Amino acid sequence: MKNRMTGNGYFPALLLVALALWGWGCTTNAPTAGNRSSPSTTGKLIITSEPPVLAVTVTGPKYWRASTTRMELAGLAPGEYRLQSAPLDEFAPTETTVTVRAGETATVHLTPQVNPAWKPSTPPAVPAAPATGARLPAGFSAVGTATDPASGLPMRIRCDKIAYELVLIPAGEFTMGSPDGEGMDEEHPQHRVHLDAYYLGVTEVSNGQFRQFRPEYNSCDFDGKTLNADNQPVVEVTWKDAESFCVWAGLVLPTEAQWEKAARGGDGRKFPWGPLWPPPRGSGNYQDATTERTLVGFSGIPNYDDGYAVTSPVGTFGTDAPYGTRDLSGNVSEYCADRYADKYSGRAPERNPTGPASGPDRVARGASWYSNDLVDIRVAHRVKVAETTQDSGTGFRGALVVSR
Ligand SMILES: [Ca+2]
Ligand SMILES: [Ca+2]
Repeated sequence: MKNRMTGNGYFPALLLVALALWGWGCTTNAPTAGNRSSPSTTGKLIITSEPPVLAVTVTGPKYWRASTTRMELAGLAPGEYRLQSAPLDEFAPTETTVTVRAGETATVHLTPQVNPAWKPSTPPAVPAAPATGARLPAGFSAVGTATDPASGLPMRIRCDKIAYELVLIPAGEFTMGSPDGEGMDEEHPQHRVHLDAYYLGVTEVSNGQFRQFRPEYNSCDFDGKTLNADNQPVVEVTWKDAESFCVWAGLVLPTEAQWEKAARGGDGRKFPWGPLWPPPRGSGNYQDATTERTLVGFSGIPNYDDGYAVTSPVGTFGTDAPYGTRDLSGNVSEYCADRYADKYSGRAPERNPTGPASGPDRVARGASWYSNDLVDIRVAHRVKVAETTQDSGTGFRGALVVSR
């Protein structure tokens, strides 16, 4: 059994509480019961909301915690704490401070604050444009006119054979893996990685695209819910199927490092959307309230409903990803090119790592519509898969490296 490290029991000097969706109401302090004979040197903070808070995360070294309706933090050093909400959907960002006193309980009650300027986000319409003359392989063309200043490569391209868009991830370093004391054993050691510029598929490969390769392919269904519509991601494929498709299309599978950089960005985010848990509304397709209502024996993430019991059409979720990809986390887990190793090498900085040279298993990254556990949904999470494994929650996306 792998060890899940949450590091409970440690609080930073400045507690930053990111509270999505809600504004602030009253703040009160009251004596903390039970300390009359021996005055406490610490205080308590209780955060409540009406309607219920949907996403609360406390961030800090070796400590994080999720709550849905009420958060109670005990053992706080006396002082002033800053509470900050994140801008999300129709709710405006806001922040407030609260003073915690020794032997007292401070209470912050939250009330919703709707941002009147908010409008639902819609995927940007990307006009087709002729190739810019950059040295793309045959069969690929530029989409739009934006280019990467460093490489001169177009920011978006299309694999014409399957009408599949890819986005450029510019060259640079990022931090890969989990810090000490957090995450699973195989996510360590955390290390710096340099990647040359590369292209990554904006979406997972769909059934319709895969059937251009194998016309009779069927992703089947799950308990009567279809997984086989043209716009759903292809599933029940093996790692070898995915590799064969990529070779046929002129693509490659991304390396683990390429997948993680695209999901994590330069800010080291824990989840693809940032630090919040449960996922803010519309973050991705996971095992949710719809799955729980639709399929027997499933238990969705509390207070999360993405509207899809099984796979959703590719590109539906993940509009806040750092480089413009969709569904990197969620919908289906994705095969990567690397062979699986129990640990990262720890060499730093690594340049364009491709994993171990030998080994029987491969790696899949990202959670799926089947996932309801925050450990699995973190971007650092890794999964070992045999090359012959097939399941209803695993597919893939393509990548492309253009040498200059
Ligand atoms: Ca779902
Ligand atoms: Ca995915």
